[in-house]
Amino acid sequence: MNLMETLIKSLPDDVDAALITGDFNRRYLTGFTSSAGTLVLTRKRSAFLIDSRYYEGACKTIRDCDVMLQDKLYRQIGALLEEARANTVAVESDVCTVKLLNTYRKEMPDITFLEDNRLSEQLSLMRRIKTPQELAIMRKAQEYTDKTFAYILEKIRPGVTEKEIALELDIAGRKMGADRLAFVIVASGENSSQPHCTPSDRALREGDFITLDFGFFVDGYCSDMTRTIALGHVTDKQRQVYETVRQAQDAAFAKIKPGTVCRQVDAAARNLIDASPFAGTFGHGLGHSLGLEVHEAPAFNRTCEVPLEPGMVLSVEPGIYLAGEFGVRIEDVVVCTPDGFENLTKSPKELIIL
Ligand SMILES: [Mn+2]
Repeated sequence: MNLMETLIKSLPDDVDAALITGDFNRRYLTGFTSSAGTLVLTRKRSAFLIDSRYYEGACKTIRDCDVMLQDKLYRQIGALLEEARANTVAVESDVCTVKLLNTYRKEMPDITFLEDNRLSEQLSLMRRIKTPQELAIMRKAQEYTDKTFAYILEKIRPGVTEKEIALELDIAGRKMGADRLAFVIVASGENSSQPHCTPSDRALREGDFITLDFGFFVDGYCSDMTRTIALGHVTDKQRQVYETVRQAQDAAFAKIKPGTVCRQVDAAARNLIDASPFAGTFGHGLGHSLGLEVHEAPAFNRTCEVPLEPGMVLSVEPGIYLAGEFGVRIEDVVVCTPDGFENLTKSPKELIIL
């Protein structure tokens, strides 16, 4: 059974069909990357309606699904629904806009479009367990971040700006073979106390902590890693903060295995930081799932009740942020395995002082 059949079979019996327009969901189900297209899933047939820009590529790539050249879109969707005697149709509640839903209703007045349905939830449930093929791609994507990190260490010296380092990271990763940068944060000195600081013209100085948080897309899947390194020298306080973050990450790792509820992993890291002199300085969640998107479900945070299962891929990224001073974050990406986890991020975590 292919992913499209698995999805439609997982929906309640009163759902006759589903319309998929979300870029990442479409990519997940068809394996084909496009910025447009409607996937029409009925209980009899899967069809992908796509315009001429992508048609040839879609025909070459997509299996187990009829690829049809988009012409009069709503008439074509209507005909497919009629052919399958589908009256009740699910749309992605977290992707389909009110405007699109209103258009469906206007163009196909005999069909009931369900706003409240399990389609988005089922897609999320499927996407969170990575297949061996997906994991192979994600391992490769994570390798590019490791290699790029090793390379960028040679470029970090006083006087270079955050923006220049961000550009070097982008170029280096793509030269190594990554498709494109997913995102990049370079936060130095006092900027490093802002977890998602945008790279600026600030020049690096001796005594800075520099947080590098970046990822690349490879074959549609992304990587993500963070390291905080020092330039020239560090104070005792900087070293203490750094080691506390490392210990918090280790405390989280000790909990990661099938069955552990996500919020318990977050709590392990958070409790360690809150028992240190830096209590209350870890504001964000411990981590997030990733795959086709940089942020997916489930997440390591204070409230997530999802138990870990083999095949889930999440980041583990505790941090301590001292406003006006500096911050430290260390992030690895792990995959949950039957007996624990595998760390996909191999870069060293001992404090590096350049
Ligand atoms: Mn992350």
